[in-house]
Amino acid sequence: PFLENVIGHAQFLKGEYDTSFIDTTPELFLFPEQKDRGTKMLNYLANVTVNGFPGIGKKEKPDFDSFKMPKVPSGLLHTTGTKQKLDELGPEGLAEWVKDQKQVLITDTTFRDAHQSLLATRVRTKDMLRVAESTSRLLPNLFSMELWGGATFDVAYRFLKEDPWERLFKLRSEMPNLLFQMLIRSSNAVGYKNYPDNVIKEFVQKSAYAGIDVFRIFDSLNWVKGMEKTIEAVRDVNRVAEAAICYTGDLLDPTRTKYDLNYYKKLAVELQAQGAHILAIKDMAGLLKPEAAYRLVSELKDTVDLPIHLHTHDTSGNGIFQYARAIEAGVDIVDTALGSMAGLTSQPGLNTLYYALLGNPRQPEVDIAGVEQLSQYWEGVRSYYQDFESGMKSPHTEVYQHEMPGGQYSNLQQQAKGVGLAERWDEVKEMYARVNILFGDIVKVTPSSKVVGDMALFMVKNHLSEQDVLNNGDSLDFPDSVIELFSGQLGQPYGGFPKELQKVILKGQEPITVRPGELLEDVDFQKLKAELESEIKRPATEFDRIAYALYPKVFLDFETARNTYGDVSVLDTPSFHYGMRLGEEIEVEIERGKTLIIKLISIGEPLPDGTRIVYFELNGQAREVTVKDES
Ligand code: 3PY
Ligand code: ZN
Repeated sequence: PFLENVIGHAQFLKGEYDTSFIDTTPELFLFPEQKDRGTKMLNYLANVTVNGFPGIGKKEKPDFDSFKMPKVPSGLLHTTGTKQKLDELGPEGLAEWVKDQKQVLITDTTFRDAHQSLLATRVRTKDMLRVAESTSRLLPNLFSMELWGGATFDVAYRFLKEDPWERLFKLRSEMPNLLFQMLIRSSNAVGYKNYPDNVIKEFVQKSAYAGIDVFRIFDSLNWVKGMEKTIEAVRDVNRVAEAAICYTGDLLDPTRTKYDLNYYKKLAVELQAQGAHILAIKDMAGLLKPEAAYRLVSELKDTVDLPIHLHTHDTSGNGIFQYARAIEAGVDIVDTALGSMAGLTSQPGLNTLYYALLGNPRQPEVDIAGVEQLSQYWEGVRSYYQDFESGMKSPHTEVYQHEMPGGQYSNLQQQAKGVGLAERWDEVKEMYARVNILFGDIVKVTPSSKVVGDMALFMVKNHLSEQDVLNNGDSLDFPDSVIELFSGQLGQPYGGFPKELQKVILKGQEPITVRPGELLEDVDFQKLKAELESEIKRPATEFDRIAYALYPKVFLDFETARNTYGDVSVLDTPSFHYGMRLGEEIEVEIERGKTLIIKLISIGEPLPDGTRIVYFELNGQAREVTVKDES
């Protein structure tokens, strides 16, 4: 099957391959394990039906309405888009082209930040892939699709049991005309800690190869030194380095002067000097109030010669007004999500922005009928993920107090639930704000935001005040992430760490002040590959290898799940989350043209050894599966 995969591969047929083809083409290793696939799928369905899904628990499968597919007018072919512009002009030329546009350009975040922020990052490849081609045809004028990076990478392996690289390859082939954008946390890549420099370089190279064009690069403490290597790695592969300034605090508040206009202007100048092609303002919590947006964008436009790309979260409900003011001030690109995946902790809606700018010379050129259809599709699909909704029902201006990033809100809520603090969520949010002040008022975005969240959970759970922490720190077992932050492992915060607290947390350990990457030894990828292969007992691709370098345990657990259950990404989302109802029949297309027809007949009573027998029909044949009942 391997050879069949190679000689049947589109790139091979076109002659577009070199010596790295096998190593860099993970789909070559996707062998049809014919005999096993049905049994493995039954095992998965039996297990999730009997034991429920992590984070949802055991729950009868709801009766979902089916989603509406958008209708793409026949004859509407893929036009060339920004992807071809980049090929033609290169990153610098593309940046000039952006600045020359009169309309405000749009990045669609539906496939990444929108669901990271509304649905704990749980949207599965299947639900994106189904609508990918329609999206690229109906929205050919987008600047980019943000569809990778941030939390999507580890969540794919960890919870969805699917391979994020496969997602990227598949989406790329469906959407050839649009720039693909990802979010990268500089030296923390798509993780929560600093990695060695050669891991970052390798990760950027592989991401570019797999389809990423625009890298939004940020450091969780706005520490430019921490961003240098990533910017360089992106420039080296001739992709777009979009360096981000993370916005925090309140420019308009005269009592809070730590992060003022000069702070941001200085950062912008430094990022331009580092080689940024585009400057992003990353308002990850949605704290940038409309007048502040106007001032910030105006001043940055006068300060640097780069296009400006604004990202916000609509938590307060002020998102569209923020964008309108930023657009007046000349912002070049803004991030929106499709209407049904927009608002609240997500991005403002494209549909809404379109109408807000009716009659404005900068109104984006989008086919609003197409946008509405795509929104309808997502409205249907979103209901599949109802158990991951945060429960937020209306705009929360309290975000101006707690300053929690939109992408963290539903995730921290899940974390709180996991440690038994679901009922005390309001306290957690309040403590989050207090921890920020305790930490010296820092930038809060992954991973620094996770540290603040971990500390808030720790303090609420243990009924600790700031004074308790300072007075009794010796006897407290601080979360690892807190110790890492204060020892300098995530870089240096603006203005330094509060010294007294740092001493308490580090208990005599010396903090570092250099770039953590300078102290980390490069990974020996040959050795790592050998180690990985001895674990997984199959050839590892370069994509497996880098995933293993970033997340060793998560990757191995994923591999185990794949071996046990096969490729569950082919299942429809309701069945993936809830299993099956008695008597229900589902169809699972395991590869093009090959469908399993599965019917759940009955579930046996628990046996003395704690197992149950689950009775299915698979393509008309009676089949039994034994599962352990975990209840
Ligand atoms: C991430 O790093 O995942 C973020 O979305 C930060 O805002
Ligand atoms: Zn965001």
